[in-house]
Amino acid sequence: MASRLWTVLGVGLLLNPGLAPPALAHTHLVRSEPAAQAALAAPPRRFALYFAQPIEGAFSRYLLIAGQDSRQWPLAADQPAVRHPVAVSGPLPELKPGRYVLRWSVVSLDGHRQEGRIPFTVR
Ligand SMILES: [Cu+2]
Repeated sequence: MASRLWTVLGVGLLLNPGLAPPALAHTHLVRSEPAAQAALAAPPRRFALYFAQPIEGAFSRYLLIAGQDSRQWPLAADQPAVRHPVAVSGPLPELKPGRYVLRWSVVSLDGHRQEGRIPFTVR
């Protein structure tokens, strides 16, 4: 009887993913600092990424790429206060005027890797 109940619940979850716990949903980027396409009058000192769902901080990677010479800086996010943060932030290197792309790659709690790029300009 109990096993039949679990089967019914399991099928229900398969047919209606909306019933799955929110913590297992696949994340996406909600906003960032700098914002995508921002043209900044002063070089930003830090970056921050805000996600819709918690991420696996340990498997997440951030890379800054300069537009002029493709120089790359792997970025280290600050140690998050919780194991599965919804936001990460960290210091940026000293940036001269120019174009940059911040590439991010994070893993949702459902195991799916999400990636994106945030182009911005320092004037
Ligand atoms: Cu997913």
